Amino acid sequence: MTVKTRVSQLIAAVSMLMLLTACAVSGTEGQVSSDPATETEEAVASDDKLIEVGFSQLGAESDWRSAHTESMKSQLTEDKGFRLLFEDAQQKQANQIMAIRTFIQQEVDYIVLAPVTETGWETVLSEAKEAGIPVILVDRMVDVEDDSLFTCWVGSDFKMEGMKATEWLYQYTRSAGIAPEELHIVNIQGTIGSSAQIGRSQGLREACENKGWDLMQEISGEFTQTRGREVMSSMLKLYSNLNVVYCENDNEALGAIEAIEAAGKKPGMDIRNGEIMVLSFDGMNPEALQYCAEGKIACIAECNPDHGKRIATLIHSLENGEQVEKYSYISEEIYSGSRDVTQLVLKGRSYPVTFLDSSEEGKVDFVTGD
Ligand code: GYE
Repeated sequence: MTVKTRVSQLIAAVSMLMLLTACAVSGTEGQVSSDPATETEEAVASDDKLIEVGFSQLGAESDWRSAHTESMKSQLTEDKGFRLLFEDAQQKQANQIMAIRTFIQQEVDYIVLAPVTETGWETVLSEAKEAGIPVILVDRMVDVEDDSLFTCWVGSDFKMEGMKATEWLYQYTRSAGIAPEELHIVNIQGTIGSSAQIGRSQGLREACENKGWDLMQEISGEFTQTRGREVMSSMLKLYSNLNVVYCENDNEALGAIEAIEAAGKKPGMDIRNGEIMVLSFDGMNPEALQYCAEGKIACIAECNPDHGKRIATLIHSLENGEQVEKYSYISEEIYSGSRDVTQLVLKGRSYPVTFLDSSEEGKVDFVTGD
C-alpha cells in the first residue's frame, strides 16, 4: 500500500467518525426531547416485527455441522428480521423433541428442525401442527406418512452423493485397469438412521451389487474423527485385503487415515501396490481438502452446508403468503486431486469433477472442469 493511499484512507476514516459522532449527538438530542413512554412502545413494536424462529440443531459432531450452524446463525439475524432461538441437541432425539415442545410453549412463529434420525417424529410434529406453527426441515429428512406435518425441506440428495463417489471409483479403477473383483471395500457409516447415512450407504450398496465389488463390512463411525479412527483400526486387523474405505464424512476419513498410517500403511490411489483408497463426503474441512489434493483422499463428494440463506428466503416467502417449494435441493460438486476422471454422467446429467490443485504450498485451488 502506498503512503498516499494510507493518507487518503485516514482522511476517509476521520470524516466517517465525525459523521457518526454528529448522528449520535443528534440521536441523543432526539431522545432527550421525546416522551419515554412512546419510546418504549416503539421499541416493543419494532421488536414485535421480528420473526421468531426456534431452531433445533442436532449436534456439533463434525466440521460440516459447525459450518451449517454458522450458516443458519449468520442469516437468521435481527437485522434480517429474525429472532433466533437456538438449541443444540447433542445427538439426542429426546433433546430435539424437548426443544420443539419448548418452542411450541414459547409460541415461536416458525420451527426449523435438523433431525438427527428419520423416524420417531409424528407425535411432536403433530403437536406443532396443532399449535399452528409451521415446521421447516433442514439438512436431513423425517420419515412420516403425513407430509403435511412439515411445510418444506432444504438439503442434499444423499443417495446422489453416494452415486457420485461410487461412479468416480468405477471410472477411476476402470481407467487404471483394476478389475471389479479386486476391490475389497469397508463402509464407515454415519449416524445410523440419519438421511445422510441412509442415502450414502444405499449409493454404495447399489454400486457394489451392480459392479460386482466386494463390500466386506459396514459399521458406524458416527460421523466423528475418533470413531472413524477406532473403526478403521479394527477393520485393518480384521481384513488384510481391505483396499478401499468409504467414509461417510470427512471427519471419519481423517480418523481412518490416522489408523491407516498408524498401521504402517499408506492412504492413496495405488491400490495395486498396497495403498488404501479413501473416499469421502463433505469437502468442508481444510485438512481433508488438502489430503484430497494430495491423493490421500481419492475423491470427496461435496455436501454443501450453506442452508441459511435459503431458509431465510423461504420464511420471508411464507410470511408474504406465497406458495413455496416443498423440497429444495442444494447444488453440490465432486472433488479429486486426480485428473484421470474428468466428468461423471448420472441419471442423464453430467457432473464435471473439480480438480483440487495443491501445487502452491499450503493452498488448495479448485479448478472447475467443463
Ligand atoms: O455430511 C456430516 C454431518 O447430515 C449432511 O452430518 C449431514 C452430515 C454431514 O455430521 O459431516
